[in-house]
Amino acid sequence: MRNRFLPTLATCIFLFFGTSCRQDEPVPPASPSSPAPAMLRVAYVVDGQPLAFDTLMYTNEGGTVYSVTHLEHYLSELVLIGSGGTPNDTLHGPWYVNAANAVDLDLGTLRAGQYSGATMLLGLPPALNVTGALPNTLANINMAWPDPMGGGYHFIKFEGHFMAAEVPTGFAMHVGKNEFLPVCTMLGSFTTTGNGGTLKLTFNLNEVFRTPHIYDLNSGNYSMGSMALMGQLRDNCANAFTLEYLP
Ligand SMILES: [Cu+2]
Repeated sequence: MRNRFLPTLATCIFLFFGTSCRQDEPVPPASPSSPAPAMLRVAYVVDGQPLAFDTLMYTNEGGTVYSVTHLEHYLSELVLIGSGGTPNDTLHGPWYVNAANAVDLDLGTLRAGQYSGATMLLGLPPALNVTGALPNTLANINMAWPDPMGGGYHFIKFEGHFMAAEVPTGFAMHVGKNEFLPVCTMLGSFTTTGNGGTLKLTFNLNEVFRTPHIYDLNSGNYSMGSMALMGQLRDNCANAFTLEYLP
């Protein structure tokens, strides 16, 4: 009788403490089912060649040989255009990118869906294009648009040298002001998985000089302050990006 009772008691004690101990434990995180963050990557090319800085090796649509010494810009309001029942998904940003040290940017969770393309601002929405609207980081301070010219921020600074009558000459394609904000359209369908992945934007710098205006660096190597030149650059930048999703 003793021999049969003791193991039963021991089992009861074990179950009691075992159960109560288990109840005190925090619920372990369900790591396999937590979605990984998606990333945003910006790649820079000149008609398919990866961008290399400081070398007079590119030729634009106007036939001018040029180099790139400096390239920084903002991106914002990336709208993924839903298809097949998926609603649009807007990723607001803004994101500051310096092409010389572009890193992948964390987008957080990107939901699963089917998309037919995207639109994006190469710059900042009007609500943020106000002096002091962005945090006072060194990058943002360096992107400031002068208050006497309306304030806010440069949307893009694209600088380099070009051959003007066989003489290397500097150029600075600076664009700012709300009326010259490029709205970029990226066509092409893609499907996001809802778990990680990378939205890869590719910026083709030759498009800045190509369509709909063949931009001649010889007739305007410093765009800032020229409504006509900034208008051309705004229009040309509208189709300068392509987008793909890498699962
Ligand atoms: Cu400027």
